[in-house]
Amino acid sequence: MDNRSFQAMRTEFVPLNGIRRTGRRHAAYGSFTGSARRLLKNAGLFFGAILAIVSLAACSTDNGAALDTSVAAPLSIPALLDPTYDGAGVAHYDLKLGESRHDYRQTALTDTYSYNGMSVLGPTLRLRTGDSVVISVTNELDEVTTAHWHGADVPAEDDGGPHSLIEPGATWIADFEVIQPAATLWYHPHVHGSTAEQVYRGAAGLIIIGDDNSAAATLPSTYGVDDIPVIIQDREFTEDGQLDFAIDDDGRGKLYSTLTVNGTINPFVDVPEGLVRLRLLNGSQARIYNLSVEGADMTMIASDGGYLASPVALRQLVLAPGDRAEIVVNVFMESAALVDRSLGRVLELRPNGAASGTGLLPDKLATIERIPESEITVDRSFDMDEERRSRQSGTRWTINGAEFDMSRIDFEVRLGDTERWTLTGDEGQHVFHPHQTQFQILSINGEPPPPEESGWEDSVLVNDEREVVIVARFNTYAAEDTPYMFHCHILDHEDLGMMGQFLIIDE
Ligand SMILES: [Cu+2]
Repeated sequence: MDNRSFQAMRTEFVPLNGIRRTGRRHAAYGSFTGSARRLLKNAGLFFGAILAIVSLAACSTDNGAALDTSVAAPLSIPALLDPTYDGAGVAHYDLKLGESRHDYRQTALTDTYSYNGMSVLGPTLRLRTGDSVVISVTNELDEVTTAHWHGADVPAEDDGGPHSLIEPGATWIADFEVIQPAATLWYHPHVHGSTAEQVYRGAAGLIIIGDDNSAAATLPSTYGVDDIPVIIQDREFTEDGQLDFAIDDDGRGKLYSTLTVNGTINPFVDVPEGLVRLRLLNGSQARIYNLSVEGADMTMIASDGGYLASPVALRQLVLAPGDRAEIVVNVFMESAALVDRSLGRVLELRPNGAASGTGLLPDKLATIERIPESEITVDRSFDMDEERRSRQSGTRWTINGAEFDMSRIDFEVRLGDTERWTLTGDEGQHVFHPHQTQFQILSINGEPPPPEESGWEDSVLVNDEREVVIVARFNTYAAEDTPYMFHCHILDHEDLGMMGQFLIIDE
């Protein structure tokens, strides 16, 4: 929509609430819309639609005045990227990471990173279990990057860790089979020292794996309609509307004050009445969210690695950086909202009067065979620690006392082994994330995990009051030349050295 039709729409509205426009256009726009919305609440969908169009129309500004982000805006839904199948049945995907600009409703358009020409973030990759996939990733940035498939069980050379650098202008090909069940994963760069900044600028996207089980399940599954991607990230903006980035090298990682979901500040999404699925990803640098749903019940159906055995009713959900959770919310008549304990509203769900295709959740979602402890052949322990030293030498971010060294292999796993790892940390918050494997939690502080942490996981919160014991099988790929990473997913900590690497040896 051009400026003229935007103005025309404003003119239509002004008599309805009698607000006189003063000051700069966008400052006025905010209060105007807020009042207009209250006034027009009962005026039907027609005006609602016009308001939505006005919000979109206002997005084309770059003239130095911030829009009022206290007015809710329609949630941006990342495009879907479905594969192109070649004659041999191989699924092909193309990703191009480049610079872009996004409208965060700040004083100017914000410089961002994005994939495939989106204004921020990347398209949602839809993968199918059993497919052979080829993903080509082209780096159109001026800096080196990588593409890591977080949570995916793939060969080490296709994993996109810090060893798989993509130089500016170069294309890197990942080539693997999808050997894991339905799940919500994600992709992001993994360059040692600049992972936090590249993700912060917008280089991240969802991966949705589907299989026969997910296709048959009676769950909301229409993407963007009743199956909503929810990428939660915090941001800070400078006065000129640009992203303010920092690494916190002396604490819990950098926390920013403004919540965004899929790049939208203060978002709402229109949803049908009935069950609505939210695919939550904490794509933040360091912030841990404590989520609940107001105005409706929340039921968790999937953790990092896929479906839980059965739906789990929850009041609160802790989502640490890197974590995913799929929840189902029963929206009926009234708006409901996903809220965070610290930052407040994350996403408003507004019923649009249509009926959702799904009314009742199934009792059973998946068969999760517990890995028997009798299968364990190796024990290891990992202690994540911030070591404060003198002011001159700064802080060391370590696992088992060692900072990351790209030339050092920390340990070797034998292909076929099942290992039990004990994870401990200092008084700070850490998120242990090993590549390649989905693990199960055996215990938290010696107790069995609650049902919501009894499925497949690839990231887990650890601190001095939360000792976690996990079990993992390493029976899919050997990695004798290229290591897999394990690290803290607080991205400040990771970039500062809280990372190590392991090989998987086929003996
Ligand atoms: Cu950490």
